[in-house]
Amino acid sequence: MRRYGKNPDEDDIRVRPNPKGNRPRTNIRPKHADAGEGLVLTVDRGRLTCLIDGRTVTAMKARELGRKSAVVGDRVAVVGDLTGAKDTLARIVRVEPRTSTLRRTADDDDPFERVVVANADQLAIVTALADPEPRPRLIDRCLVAAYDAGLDPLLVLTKSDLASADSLLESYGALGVPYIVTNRDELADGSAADRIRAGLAGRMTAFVGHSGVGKTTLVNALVPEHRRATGHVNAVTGRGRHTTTSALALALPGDSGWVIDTPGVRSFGLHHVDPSRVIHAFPDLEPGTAGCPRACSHDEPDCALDEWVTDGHADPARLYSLRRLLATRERREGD
Ligand SMILES: Nc1nc2c(ncn2[C@@H]2O[C@H](COP(=O)(O)OP(=O)(O)OP(=O)(O)O)[C@@H](O)[C@H]2O)c(=O)[nH]1
Ligand SMILES: [Mg+2]
Ligand SMILES: [Zn+2]
Repeated sequence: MRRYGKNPDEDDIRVRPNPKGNRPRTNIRPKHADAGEGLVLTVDRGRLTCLIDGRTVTAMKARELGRKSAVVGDRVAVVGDLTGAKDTLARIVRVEPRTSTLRRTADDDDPFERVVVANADQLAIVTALADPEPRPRLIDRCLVAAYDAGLDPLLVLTKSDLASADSLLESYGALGVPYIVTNRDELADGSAADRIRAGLAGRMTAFVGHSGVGKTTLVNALVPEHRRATGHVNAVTGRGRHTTTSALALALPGDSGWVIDTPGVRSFGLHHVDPSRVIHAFPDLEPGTAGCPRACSHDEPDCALDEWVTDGHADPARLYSLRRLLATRERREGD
């Protein structure tokens, strides 16, 4: 019997016979040369669902991983029973280096970072135009997190059947973030999904936002064979009900990319963010920082960017947008 360490569910594990048969027993730790390559699709109380050669395999962390954890989007090496048969449990022996790590903290003073998703290359910031009310501070925070982690942001504004997108789009115009506006009718006739798909092709896109903004509704429209539960927004509080409780990666039809539905967040803490990394997302401003004092926050009187803009090297609206984003860490979310 293989040992899985001190797991409360140990008794539930039924190890199936090794399909490769009588491998000699050895005390030397195997090098896992025969490990399967998996993609973590979802995590539920220590059980990770991995996609391996088209099969979904349930696995848990091997003890040798120690405190290292695997999250949705991680590429992992998996050993054991990889058939995906019911009641089998494979082991994750390695988490491959990540191309990106999207983190958040519960709030800005909280040093405890949670990884939202690994290896995503695009962040769809989903905001309802009404019901729940849009909160630009959260959008700003998600933008900062995306820039910090090296993900391309995509603004998805839902429920335009309830309110206009004009003023929000105006305030984000200078940032040049690509955006998509959707509404109920376009969801019903499939045109919303078609337009969004074009922005997702070939990418791994994580959908984030407050509860009730319509993340799961969009993901369901994009991956029609998959139906996750969606929830009504409370008519009195205007808040969502936190219907989605775990992140889930889904392949778009025709191998045209991946979408990751995530649970609604109340806040997006930026404790981990290094403001000096955010400037990299502003290639038009970055050269202007050459004349800045050491460790310039780019939001202080001696910052060289004011002169850079006054001298006509970049659009003042861009500097204003950068500073608004940098200031979002200093402000409280509800402001
Ligand atoms: N009027 C209108 N309602 C929408 C639209 N998109 C989604 N909804 C509704 O908004 C509600 C919440 O949608 P969900 O998809 O569950 O929201 P979510 O962002 O996944 O919420 P959590 O899982 O709680 O984070 C549902 O009642 C949807 O039918 C839209 O474009 N217009
Ligand atoms: Mg949801
Ligand atoms: Zn500066």
